[in-house]
Amino acid sequence: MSLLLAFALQAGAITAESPIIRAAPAPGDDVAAYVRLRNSGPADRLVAIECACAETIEIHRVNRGPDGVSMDTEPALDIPAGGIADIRPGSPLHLMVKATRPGVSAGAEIAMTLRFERAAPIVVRFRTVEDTRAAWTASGQ
Ligand SMILES: [Cu+2]
Repeated sequence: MSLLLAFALQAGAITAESPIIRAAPAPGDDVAAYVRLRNSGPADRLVAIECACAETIEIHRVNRGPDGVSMDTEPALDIPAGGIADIRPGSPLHLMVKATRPGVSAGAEIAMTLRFERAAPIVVRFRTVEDTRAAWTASGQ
């Protein structure tokens, strides 16, 4: 039983591709960050993002409805077994980096800790850029 449980709780393997964050025009501003999460393990969920670079980071989904555009905070983001979660420029999803501290400027690398429901946390270094859409495309995604 304990052996089965150990296997059931074994951390999956999630890797991050093309992590980018928009340069903050000024400290205190909110900016978006993007990343593709690739999961070689069982179904998982991104549940938290931590960074010394900001007050807080939320998972946002943009909704375009009849009343206009709104942003909703998602408590978690599904990452399918053997699949990807694509938080990419131009998609409804972004990581909302709120109340940035000084240093989120072009060329800087920003370390964030991504926490998952099952997999072990990973530290991802986000590249700070002025134009996230161009940087994403240039990264070959
Ligand atoms: Cu947002």
